[in-house]
This record gives sequence, structure tokens and C-alpha cells, in this order.
Amino acid sequence: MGPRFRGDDNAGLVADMSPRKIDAAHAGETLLAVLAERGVEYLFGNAGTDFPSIIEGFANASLLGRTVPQPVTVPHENVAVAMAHGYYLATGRPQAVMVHVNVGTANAICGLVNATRENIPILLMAGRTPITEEGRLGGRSVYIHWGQEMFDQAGMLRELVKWDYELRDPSQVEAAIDRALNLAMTEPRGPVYLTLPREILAGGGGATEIHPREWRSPPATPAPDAAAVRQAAEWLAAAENPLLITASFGRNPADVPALASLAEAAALPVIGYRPRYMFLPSAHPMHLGYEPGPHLPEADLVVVLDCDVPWIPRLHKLHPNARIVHIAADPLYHRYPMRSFRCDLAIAGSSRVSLEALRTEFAAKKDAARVERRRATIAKKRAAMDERNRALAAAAAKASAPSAASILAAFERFRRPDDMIVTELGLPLGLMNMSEPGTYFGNSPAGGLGWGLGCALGLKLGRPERRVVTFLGDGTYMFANPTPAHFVSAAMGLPTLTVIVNNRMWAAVRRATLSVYPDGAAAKVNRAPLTYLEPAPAYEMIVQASGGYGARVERVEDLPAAFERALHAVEVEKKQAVLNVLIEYSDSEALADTKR
Ligand SMILES: Cc1ncc(C[n+]2csc(CCOP(=O)(O)OP(=O)(O)O)c2C)c(N)n1
Repeated sequence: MGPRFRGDDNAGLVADMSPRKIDAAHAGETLLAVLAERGVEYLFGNAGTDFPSIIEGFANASLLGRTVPQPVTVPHENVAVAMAHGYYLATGRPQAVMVHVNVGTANAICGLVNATRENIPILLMAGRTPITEEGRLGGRSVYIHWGQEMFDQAGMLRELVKWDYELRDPSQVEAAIDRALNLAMTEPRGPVYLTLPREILAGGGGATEIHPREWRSPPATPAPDAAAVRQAAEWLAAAENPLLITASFGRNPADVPALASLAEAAALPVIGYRPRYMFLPSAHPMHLGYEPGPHLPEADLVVVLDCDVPWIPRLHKLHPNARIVHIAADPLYHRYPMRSFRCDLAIAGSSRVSLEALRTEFAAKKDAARVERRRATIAKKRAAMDERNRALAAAAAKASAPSAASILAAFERFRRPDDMIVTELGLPLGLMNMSEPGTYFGNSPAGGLGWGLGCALGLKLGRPERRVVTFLGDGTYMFANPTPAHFVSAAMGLPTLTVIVNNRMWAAVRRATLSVYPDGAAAKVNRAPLTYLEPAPAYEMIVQASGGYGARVERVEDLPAAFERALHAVEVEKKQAVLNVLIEYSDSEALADTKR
């Protein structure tokens, strides 16, 4: 094979693109070898009768000392997908999940809904019931092989993945894995699905060629259009009250300085609306908190950055003459069936590059006096916000029953800047002083509950040196398959702290009911149906069954000691820990929440 040149400038002559040869027993072994070659470190697996060649492949690899992904046994598919999700967030590297035919896929789908709406690349693989009824190695051999067949197994999730394919021949393994991973990693990123019939996995084998990873590279993220950036910069220079709203910016922690620098230079205040990541240090003078509502009526320019839902039209009113600029890899969110926020200008491409380009263009166009006027206005708003947060923390500390605010305020004293915080709850984030990118992970806008525990495990696997702390409600804890999650934590040595904010109900469901029927019957009756989770289990005991530390907390004054003890369990005893904190639910707070 002749030499190959890579890169725009022909700077890199790849020394050797010749394939590596392995002696594979079957396509299942080739699959594992290709995954490892492509940098997939883990296969989160929930196995069934479709796995023989995969299990053989792993076993043979350990006998032969061959490099394969590390198999992780995950006893619920939703946890497996959430682990791959968390691992990607921690490392930027997509991983593989393999589940059992259609039934395992069905269990994985909630996690996949979350991943797809957060553009998380995951290679989801599933067996496909054996095709042949007799005569072939790997063909049907047990009762379920008839009942599990579907006309179109991928039809269950086609809407949720960027690509799906059924492996048709053993010779396709490398090409199929490459296509899967490259499409998953191409912006806008997302999960992909590959089904693996048992005969195909059992076939093939012999001398097999595996090319180096560079053989098929994914495209780089497109750069933004220069004219569009110039237009946005002009509007940013002319605005009296610009505002930037984001939700998913900061998924790549390395991007955060680009926003910090533009916000500072342009006196551009930033709101994280239902943020999924740390997008700007809390102490940054341009950080104006988490509610766009109060600022939107006077904002004459709104920059919507990596944000699927920048405001709720029913709740929030815009300045009638505001200019709206959307910036994202996929600014129109093309997979959302309906989404019609106003848009004067959309800039597609890498958000970091767009922000950097905007900063450069803005520097050439800015009106220095206007920028300083903006800075002074923002400083006043920021001071008022800091005062409100101080009052909230003080009130929470004085109350006798814990609340989400007092839990967060108590934890704040123990939090290290690089702790990774996961939450599936609407926490009062103004009480958290976030300073480092990549330290906060909120749940997907799809809101498929039960993601947090698995995500925390994936984060810990990717960054074992970090502390990982998850805040979730009692309802969400049950959605998260706690027994499988605690099992994986113990089996893999992944100690994390979970804090259950336990109101013994699905408060979000009650809130939703009251927001539609504020004076209705459900608001008046004592216990509206389908809302309460009583008698409440002793959740702290579930983790103990997996050798973890669990404790129950009922008073605000006990919170500091509880956090100290639980963090000691995690850090020193290397045990997973759960704090089950009982809080009181209040309808008036819930009603206030529906108006934000
Ligand atoms: C998989 C899934 N099922 C149901 C829901 C609907 N849902 C949204 S919030 C919620 C209640 C969550 O309860 P909990 O974690 O206790 O938090 P709380 O609302 O009480 O603060 C439910 C059931 C969902 N989002 N996801």
C-alpha cells in the first residue's frame, strides 16, 4: 500500500496505515478487537442468549492477552446507557453498550431518549434473534428465539438514533463499527444502534485484518459562517441590554473560557436556563443566575447558545423589538418536531469557535461607552441576585425541616471545586459556587428520570480521582434502578455519594396539576391520587445491601455531620454512600415554581 497524507497542510505523513492481522475465532472476536482499536474502553453489557460469541471473545481475549474493551456487567439497561452517557461527559470518548435483543433494547430506550436530546454519542448494540431455524452455528436453539423476533427491531428506536444497521456479514464488522462511531461523533452528535444476529457473530473468523483508527476519520466540527458572525457582532455592539441564554454549553469543559471571555469583553450577561453543565463560573460578573424571565422584557438582543428551550412563551415575554440570534451546532434542533422560537439569525457550527469569532468581530465594532454602561447595569442586577441568594441560604439554615436549599447550603461547605455534581432535581443553583468547568451535570431536556445514578457511575469511571455527588428525589431514586446501580458501584469499585431529597411524593406531578388547575379539586383534597410515595421505604438500607454506607437525616442541624460521615465513607472507606434526607413539601413553593 502506498503512503497516505493527512491534514490540510499535508504536515503529517502517516507512517504506517497497513492493517494489523489477528487470528479471530469468529466475528464476535473481531468486533471486540475493532472496538478496542477504535478507542472504546468499556462495553457496558446486559447479556442474553444473543451473547455467546461476545462472551467467548472476551474469555479468549483474556486467555490470549488480546486488547478488548473492559466488559462491565450492568443489571439494568437504563443504568448501562446512563453509564456510557456519564463516561462520555467525563472523557469525551464514546463507549459501547450491548443489550439483549428487542427486550433489552426496550429497557434501554429511556436512557437513549435522554442521550439523543443531549447529543451524547453512544454505540448501542443489541443481539437480534437468530435468523435461521436450524442447521447453522448460532442458529435458533431455545424457545424465546421465535417470540423475540420482530419485523423491524430497530423501528423501536429509529427516531432516537442517528443511524441503525443490522450486521449482515462477518466481513462487515470493521466497516460497520467505523460508520457507527464516526456518525455518532459527527456534529450534532448522538447515539447509534447496531444489531448483531447470532449466526453472523458466530461466523467469519480466521486471519482478519484490522486497520488503524485513522483509516476512517470523522469530519471536524464545521466552522461558523463569517458573515453571520459579523452580523451578530454588529447587533451585540449596538444593543443596550443584550442577554445570552444557554442550557447545554459547557458539555465540553474546554469551551467554557470562550464564553467567559466574550461575556466579559462585551458586558454580555449570561443566564443558564435549566442548565445541563457548568457554563460560566458562578462568580463571573456576567453570571446572572438561572431565570431568564425577569431579564427578557428589556433584552434588545438575545443570544440563544446551545439551548433548545430558551424561554417558555406562555410564561415569558420578550422585548417586542428584540433581535434573536441562535448559536449551536444544530441551532434549529432539527430532530424536535415543533420548536418555533423567534430567530433573526442562526449560526450553525462549533459554538466555541462561534464565540471566539464573535469576540474578535465585536472588538472591532464595539462602542466602549455603551459597553461600560451595560457593565454598570449588570453589576447592579448581580448585586441584587447575590443578596437574594444570601437571604435564601440564611432562611434555609434557620428552618427546622430540611429543604433542597438547606441540603445544598450544607453541602456547599464540603464541596471541592472539582467535585462532579449530578442532579435530576430543580436545585436552587444560586447557592452553589461553581468555579471549574465540567463539574455540574443536569438531566437531559427529555427528562427521562432514572439517569442520575448511572451517569454518576460513568463519571466516576472516567474520572476516578474526582468525588461524584448525585442529588435526586425519592421518586427519581426509584426510577434509577438503585439495586443495579449499587451493584455496579460495588463490583467496579466506584464509590459515589447519592443524596435523596425525599418528600415522599412526586412533587413535580403535583406542581403540574396545580399549574393547570390552581383552584381545582386536587389542590383541595388531602392526598391527590398518583402523586404520593408512601409508605416510604427506608431508602438508606438499599445501598447497605451492596456493602455501602446509608443514613437517614431528618433535621437541618444534622446535615453537616451527615455529609462529613458520608464523604468519609466515600473517600476513606471507598464505599458508596446514600443520604436519605427527609424534606417537607409546600404547595406555595410549588406554585411559585410553576411561574418561573
Ligand atoms: C421515566 C419517567 N417517568 C415519569 C416521569 C414524569 N415525572 C416527572 S417528575 C416526576 C416526579 C419525580 O419525583 P421525585 O424524584 O421524588 O422529585 P419531586 O418531583 O418530588 O421533587 C415524574 C414522575 C418522567 N419524567 N420520567
